Amino acid sequence: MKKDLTRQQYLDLYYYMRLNRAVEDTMTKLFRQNKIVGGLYSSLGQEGISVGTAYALEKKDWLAPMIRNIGALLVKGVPPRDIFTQHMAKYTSPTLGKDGTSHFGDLDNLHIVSPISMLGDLIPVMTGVAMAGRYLGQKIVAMTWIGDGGSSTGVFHEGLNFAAVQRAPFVLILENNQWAYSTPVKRQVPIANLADRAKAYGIASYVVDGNDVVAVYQTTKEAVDRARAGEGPILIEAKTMRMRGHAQHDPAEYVPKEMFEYWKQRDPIELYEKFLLGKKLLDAATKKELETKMEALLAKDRDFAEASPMPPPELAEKGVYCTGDDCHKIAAKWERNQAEVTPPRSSVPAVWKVAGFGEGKGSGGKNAPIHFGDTASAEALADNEGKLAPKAPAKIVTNGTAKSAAKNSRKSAAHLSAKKPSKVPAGKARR
Ligand SMILES: Cc1ncc(C[n+]2csc(CCOP(=O)(O)OP(=O)(O)O)c2C)c(N)n1
Ligand SMILES: [Mg+2]
Repeated sequence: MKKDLTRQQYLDLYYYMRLNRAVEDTMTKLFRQNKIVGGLYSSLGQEGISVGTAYALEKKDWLAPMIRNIGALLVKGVPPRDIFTQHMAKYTSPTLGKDGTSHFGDLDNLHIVSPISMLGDLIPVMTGVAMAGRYLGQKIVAMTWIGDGGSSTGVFHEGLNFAAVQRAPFVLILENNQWAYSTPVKRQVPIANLADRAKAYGIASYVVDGNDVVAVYQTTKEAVDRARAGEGPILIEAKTMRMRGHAQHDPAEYVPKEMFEYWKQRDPIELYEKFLLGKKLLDAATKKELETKMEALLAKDRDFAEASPMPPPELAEKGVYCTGDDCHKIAAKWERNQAEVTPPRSSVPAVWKVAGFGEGKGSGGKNAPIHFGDTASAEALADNEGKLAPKAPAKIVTNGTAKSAAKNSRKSAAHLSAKKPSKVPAGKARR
């Protein structure tokens, strides 16, 4: 039984959807003024998904957005100012102008993992976040989003399978917006519901109307509660439509006009507004109040972003390599002895010899690096560690002839590193 929302919750969903659209409208204008650095993606018509799903999370939960999830960032508490400065590559942005779009995170406060451009890679990453939360006894849920196109990557399947066997408290939102660049979903997947992919991993799934924000919220809330209770990962397919091209550069002329017309009638904000007015949850005065608040916030944050400086050129070489004080602070907190969780070193030194390899003039000396096939160094290493002396490999191929290990073991490893090349029959190439 889906729980009803309070009036405040209904109004929150409305506010964030409106804010999501208004932030993106503002950025479209900035893009046309050539003030956006890099690409600009639109979530027009998909606001109900970003907002409804993120709203189902608790403050302590974690999310990782993809390109059409600005709404989720706003719900999580990212101010429009960070989104504007980030897209304009300003020095005041979360990445100090080093990166664009939504490529920033906040691990300390808001629990946002930065996006990864390689579609699907966030699935195993967020599975890891979910598992880490469980190890630490935090009862958190991790969430990320994927598109219909992204759901055909190998890592989607590997990641979801991994999440399933680990029973990770992880919720994956699959935004089926009918297109991946210019490829319609029917051309890349021969199934009607992408949620059916969950069956392959033995996990629960839902299909929801992505343009109905209340349905999205209620479905996600149920999924988040189930994942938190230990039922394992859950896949939600939200059906919707990408109402613009892939990004600003793409006029989407390959999309049939009737398709746009059909979905225009199903605009999630217009539908929701009608619903709220009909239920008397929203009236003209409340709407005006909310719009005034939103416009003031956007104007202030946009002005701040426009007035902000670009990063100083010297910054380009800072934070690239870890050089001491400016290193990142992430360090493993070993709950178990480090040696216990580190794989043992091999007791078999590499003694395979490739003639002439690793015998360069610079390869001698106590501190010389150990090369592949460098028998003397390998022996020294083994001795130093009190381990085994190098053994003859099981099989050696010389001039195309396989010799048995027994035969070779009579000859020492030194034979393998003989300085003089053995005789090569005329006309035969030496291997
Ligand atoms: C592994 C991988 N392959 C290709 C790309 C290039 N790429 C970026 S977005 C995109 C289309 C994604 O379509 P979909 O997953 O349906 O998401 P949508 O753009 O519709 O939101 C592609 C092919 C990528 N980023 N990562
Ligand atoms: Mg798509």
